[in-house]
Amino acid sequence: MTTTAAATTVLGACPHDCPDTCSLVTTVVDGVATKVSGNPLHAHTGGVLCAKVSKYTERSYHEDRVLQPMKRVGPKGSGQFEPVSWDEALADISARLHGIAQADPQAILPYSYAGTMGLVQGESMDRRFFHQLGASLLDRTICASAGSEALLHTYGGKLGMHVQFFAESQLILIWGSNSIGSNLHFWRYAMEAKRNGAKLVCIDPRKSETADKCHEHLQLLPGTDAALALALMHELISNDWLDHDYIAQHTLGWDDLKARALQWPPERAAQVCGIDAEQIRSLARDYGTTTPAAIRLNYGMQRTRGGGNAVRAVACLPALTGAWRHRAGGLLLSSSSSAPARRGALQMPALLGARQPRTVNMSTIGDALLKPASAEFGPQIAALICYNSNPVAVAPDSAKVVKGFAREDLFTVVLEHFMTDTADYADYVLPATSQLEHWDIHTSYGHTDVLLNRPAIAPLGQARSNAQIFRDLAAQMARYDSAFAAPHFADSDEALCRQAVDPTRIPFEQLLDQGFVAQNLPEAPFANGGFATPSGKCEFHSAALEAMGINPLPDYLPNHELPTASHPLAMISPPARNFLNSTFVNVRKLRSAEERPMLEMHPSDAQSRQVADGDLVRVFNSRGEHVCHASINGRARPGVVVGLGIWWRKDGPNGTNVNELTHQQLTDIGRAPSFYDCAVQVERMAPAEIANEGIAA
Ligand SMILES: Nc1nc2c(c(=O)[nH]1)N[C@H]1C(S)=C(S)[C@@H](COP(=O)(O)OP(=O)(O)OC[C@H]3O[C@@H](n4cnc5c(=O)[nH]c(N)nc54)[C@H](O)[C@@H]3O)O[C@H]1N2
Ligand SMILES: Nc1nc2c(c(=O)[nH]1)N[C@H]1C(S)=C(S)[C@@H](COP(=O)(O)OP(=O)(O)OC[C@H]3O[C@@H](n4cnc5c(=O)[nH]c(N)nc54)[C@H](O)[C@@H]3O)O[C@H]1N2
Ligand code: SF4
Ligand SMILES: [Mo]
Repeated sequence: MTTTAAATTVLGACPHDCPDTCSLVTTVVDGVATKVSGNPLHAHTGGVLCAKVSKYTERSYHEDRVLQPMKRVGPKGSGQFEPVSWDEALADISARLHGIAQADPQAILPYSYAGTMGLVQGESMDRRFFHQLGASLLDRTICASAGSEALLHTYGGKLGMHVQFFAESQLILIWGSNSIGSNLHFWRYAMEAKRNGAKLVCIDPRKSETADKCHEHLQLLPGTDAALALALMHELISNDWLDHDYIAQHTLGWDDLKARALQWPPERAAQVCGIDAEQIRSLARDYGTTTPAAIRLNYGMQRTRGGGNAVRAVACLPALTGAWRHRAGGLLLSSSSSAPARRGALQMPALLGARQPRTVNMSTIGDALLKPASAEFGPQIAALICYNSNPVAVAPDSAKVVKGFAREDLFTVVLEHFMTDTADYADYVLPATSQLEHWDIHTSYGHTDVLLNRPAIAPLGQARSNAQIFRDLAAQMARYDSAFAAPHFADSDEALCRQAVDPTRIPFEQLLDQGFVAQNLPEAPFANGGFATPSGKCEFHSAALEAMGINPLPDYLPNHELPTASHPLAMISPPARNFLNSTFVNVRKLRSAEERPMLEMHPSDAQSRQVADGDLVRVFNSRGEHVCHASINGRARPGVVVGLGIWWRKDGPNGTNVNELTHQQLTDIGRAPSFYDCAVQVERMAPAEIANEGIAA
């Protein structure tokens, strides 16, 4: 922390679910944060922030911030609340939870995700509280579990290249990622490589901002990546662009994988992927003959039925060519398994004792909230405590999610900054601090540094940090159960920060001084094999998957929803550049940059439906209907429409967003949602219909 007469600067960390985990410098004048900028001393941040977080003071001081506890007074979902005191809210909530827990604590479900990625505000006191209570556990699958588990069964964990070495690569495959929008600081390294002569290839069904800047773009159909990867293997084998020594020493299951790949000549994959066989051959030639060659794989390509298999197929490629031998070769999806977080110490699962609560999958929250009690499911969900997430907007199959949240007999508490779609359905909304107002500690999934976030300003209004709210709830619960009076329910946020990382690897004093600490890790993680799998090899064949009844060899699995006569278009809904999931949707400058909910269409699909650019369209399938404006901007391919997300439902012309159309079917590996595996039809709305439905055109 440095101080001048006029201003103080405070070091922090960006809390958002973004691989970049930037180091922040907040300028504070008279207790007011006036500016948030990128720390120039942190190499991965390089002094620059994305457009979203550059507007951070606007978000934190937003006139719509919830700054006092609110209690529902109208029907569920109406958004009618009145202020209550913290004392009244905490006493009532703890009494309600105690009553439910007396019958069966598993009827209480905590629901949280990565609104903040902080170890303290995301997964510390909250988990202690729910473990002590014996509440249901949450299977946190909404984003990354297909890819994560696929990597686990191939490399042994979320391990991969160091992001900075992409700058030295000669060929970069950007696979299922709109890096300019969602991984900006990786893109800086890719640009450096480009200036040094590297070739950049984008593999994406959408002509994204990133595709615009790459040398090649393979605009394949959603959910067909495994077919493409198998055809690349076919070509590597046919042309003998293989590292036989690496394969023999460091891989498992080569004969089987080879046999499978030889069934995938480029012509076969071209048919499945909807691209030219020549593009596949050319990519295979580049990949087989360029050193070092690197793959930036991202989560965008694992949100279809075969997403896990697709990640496994792609993850095999660098072991076939021996690309791992070079620090600028290999693959990066996530490096978070190398983070030195001490989750056990923070979350204290031992507080469960002998109890083994059920686990509820967050991705099928719609179904879960509507399930009655049964021997198989256990008790009906009676209480939901929701924080760091906005499930009513982001979970698939909204109609069911909304129906579940609207249950009058469901007791819902939401910890939030704003009156989101989810907060609208709460019985209590509790005001949470923002990153400028609390302590936290952060690891990253895009680099391997650890960052500390110090509070720059005092909590606004009556806001309290998540950890504080769970400390307060624990203190109330101690009236009923003395176990909640244990000292670990009194640890302060700063104390939790100190418990969060291994001090022998990350000295806390250094974090206090610099705001970040880099870990000392090998430059090329698998240059000499050493995979973290049971066999120690890169597992083309996974016995662990086989034991779960899953195909042990990567394969292509067609989407759950292939186009039909009634729903002939595939819809994907990747993030809009100026939003972060459903966060920032209410920040004026960012919202105006995204204009309004839109559906990108190819001119041929638009013409055959008499849709012109800007027309209001109805996008529908058997689950529901979403109204938005057509955008014929050259980014969609024929047969695929793109609804950039994630708008709040209440901002949609008919009160819905893209998740009105998505479904709750899960991926092959990892029990994750298949958001980008969704068939729809589109119709232009006639002026009379628009008037009838009361939609402002
Ligand atoms: N600006 C911004 N940044 C973000 C986010 C955000 O909402 N906004 N979200 C954050 C979060 S939570 C995450 S998980 C990451 C997500 O970031 P990534 O994992 O990099 O995913 P996206 O940027 O969403 O990129 C998805 C890209 O994949 C493409 N895609 C869709 N289906 C397929 C497919 O079947 N195959 C292939 N090859 N590509 C496909 C989409 O068209 C899109 O361009 O980004 C994080 N960063
Ligand atoms: N159709 C479609 N749906 C998707 C996706 C998609 O690509 N397409 N992407 C999916 C993915 S990858 C993800 S990760 C999920 C993301 O879904 P969520 O994790 O729900 O992310 P957000 O929508 O950003 O909501 C986070 C909320 O947390 C709040 N928050 C932030 N910090 C704090 C804090 O310190 N305390 C408290 N109490 N609250 C805080 C924010 O105000 C915000 O409302 O959405 C998924 N849904
Ligand atoms: S959202 Fe990502 S790019 Fe933007 S400041 Fe945060 S970590 Fe950096
Ligand atoms: Mo995500």
